[in-house]
Amino acid sequence: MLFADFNGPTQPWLDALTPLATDFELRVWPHAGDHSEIDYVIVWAQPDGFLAQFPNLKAVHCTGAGVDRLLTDPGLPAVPIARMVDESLLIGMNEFVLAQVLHYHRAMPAYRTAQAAHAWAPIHVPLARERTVGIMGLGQLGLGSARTLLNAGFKVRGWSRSAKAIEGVDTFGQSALPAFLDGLDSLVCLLPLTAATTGILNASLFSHLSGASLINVGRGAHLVEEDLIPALDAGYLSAATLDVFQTEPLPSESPFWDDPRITMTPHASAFTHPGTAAPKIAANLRRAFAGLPMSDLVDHTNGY
Ligand code: NDP
Ligand code: OXD
Repeated sequence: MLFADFNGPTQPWLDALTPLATDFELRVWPHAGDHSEIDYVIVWAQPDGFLAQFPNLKAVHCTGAGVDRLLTDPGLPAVPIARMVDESLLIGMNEFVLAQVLHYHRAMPAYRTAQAAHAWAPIHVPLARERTVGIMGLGQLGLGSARTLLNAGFKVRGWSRSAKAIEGVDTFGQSALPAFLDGLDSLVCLLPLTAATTGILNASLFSHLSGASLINVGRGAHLVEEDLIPALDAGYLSAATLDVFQTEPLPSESPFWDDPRITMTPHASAFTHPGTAAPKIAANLRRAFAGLPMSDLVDHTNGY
């Protein structure tokens, strides 16, 4: 079994995985040894072609939830891929989305501006139950955020590929995107990056909004970056929180760095914690050793 995380740090993963390596030998990239002996790889942020160098690969486990980088690798071997479904990612994302929605709901950007002007200017905001938050993607993380926002009192809408019935959430199917967007106060993107969702946050979509805040925690390529500032200028959007970018790290010449309407975090909204994730990965790979289908398998046709 080879562990290869190209985004580090590796040591917390080794601390968590080593005690679990009772029925497999754990090797750590770049010390892979004989490549023909590698049958399973645990991986994140690998360069294209990385997996193609292991001729006897049987399965791959990704340590992240999003597998877009794996699926677009032109040399990807035809083996099962499991993705990360883990409480640490879920809790982190729930916290981050709630924090950002509350930040805009409670008018914190306006208070920051008032403070800079030494102005004492109370703002009477509506109650959370008078605000509507829309979540694009109702999978593991979108559903978690929906429930967290419902608990905080917000009205919640969700948009997904397949129809869903979720208590307390107004759900919309793919063809109902304009109805889903109409009247939103905040729009959260928690979609996977696929051919169908690339560039989905674009000028046409923004034109259905009137002053909503955008929170993109999916992938940078969901957003047509050149459409963001015009949508803010036009008032379709009031503000944006961006955790993910087309190019990461974000190049220093990006206008996003200096735009006070944009809050940025460096792909840090939710992390996989090795302490909770390593036992899940080991148990899932043991299913593969036993000839059973792994859980949380990626559907290559759907692309997530
Ligand atoms: P899931 O696969 O569990 O959920 C994906 C959701 O998106 C599903 O509800 C799915 O619909 C919906 N969906 C997919 N394609 C479409 C489409 N074309 N139109 C409408 N809805 C669609 O993924 P997770 O919730 O686990 O993760 C979502 C994404 O979050 C990841 O792929 C990753 O990109 C991102 N992420 C970002 C992190 C960060 O640090 N910024 C951390 C972790 C994840 P259906 O239910 O019908 O299948
Ligand atoms: C993920 C991520 O997909 O951290 O897990 O982006």
